[in-house]
Amino acid sequence: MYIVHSPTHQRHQPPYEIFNGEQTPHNEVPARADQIANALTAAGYGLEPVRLELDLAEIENVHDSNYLQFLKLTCEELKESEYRYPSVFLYRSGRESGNPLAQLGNYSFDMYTPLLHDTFEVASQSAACALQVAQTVLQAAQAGEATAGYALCRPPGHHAEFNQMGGYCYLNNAAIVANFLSAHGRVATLDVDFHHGNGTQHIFYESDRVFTASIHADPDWKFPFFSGYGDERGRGKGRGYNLNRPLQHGVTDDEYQQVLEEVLGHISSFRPEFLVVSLGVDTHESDPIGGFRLTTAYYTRMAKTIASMNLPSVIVQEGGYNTKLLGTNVVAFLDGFEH
Ligand code: SP5
Ligand code: ZN
Repeated sequence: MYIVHSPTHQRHQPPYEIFNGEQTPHNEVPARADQIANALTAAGYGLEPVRLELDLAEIENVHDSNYLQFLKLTCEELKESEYRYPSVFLYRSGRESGNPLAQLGNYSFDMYTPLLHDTFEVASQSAACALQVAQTVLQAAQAGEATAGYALCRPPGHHAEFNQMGGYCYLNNAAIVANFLSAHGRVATLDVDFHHGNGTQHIFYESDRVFTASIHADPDWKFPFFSGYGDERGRGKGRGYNLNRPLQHGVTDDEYQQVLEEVLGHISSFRPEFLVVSLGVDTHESDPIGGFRLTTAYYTRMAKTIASMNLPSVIVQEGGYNTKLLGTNVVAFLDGFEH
């Protein structure tokens, strides 16, 4: 398994999230990626540091260039110890404003996802990890081999929209990879994070080149609330190329497995040539912000089931917030994918 990580992710350290007007401890902490990296090493996996530099011109199908420039310039302007949280959001007047406070609200959809001096650089490296894995998986595929690789992305990406950050996400790593691979063949994305992959869904909502599927907590119950319902199927050319399976709290291994098999059936009918997996282990029974009941052993079975598609696959790290068990769960998944 080819694994890429970015050793400099620690420089992005959100000080807190704002919930109901109050500062609460931030869940998306540097210890997450460190703990995964340590567990992978202990399990005998080799980790490559990222060497690719993200070329912004290459991701302008995925993200608005004004949004990218805004992120880059705002971070550059901040001092090392400074951070910015939005305070004002759009009221749908159809007007734009250049005021920095207005812009921050324009490009955000929650108060969980602040900008710090190093945020853009670290998010770019996170995306570069995913792209570097994708390049390797593509090369192997072109040589006739269906290999898999894993990108230890931090910050995560699947909530990031075309022109908005949110849900701890700034750049949509999975969407960037899917867009890159779609120049070479049909791509399916499978999002197994606890939360709906709203960004990935919307970025490809009108595309018939990328089939998007997400299994997640019912958005009536959990974040991101405004999408992820079963009746969202895609639009225009993309009609029929999006699939959501919202689930209720307390879902068990066997219940999840049934849904996973059903979703993989739909993905198979699309006849994809590449698979992008958004892997969140916040579906685990011990996750502090989740609500499913998946066990560590199940991640191995889940991965085996997905790997049975036998497709060149890029696995991208998304959420998972139990910093004691995250690594164990990711190792369980990758072990299952390899065998
Ligand atoms: C990538 C990913 O998994 N993003 C998840 C973003 C969800 N954030 C919502 C966290 C809300 C937790 N705080 C609520 C406190 C309730 N008392
Ligand atoms: Zn999540």
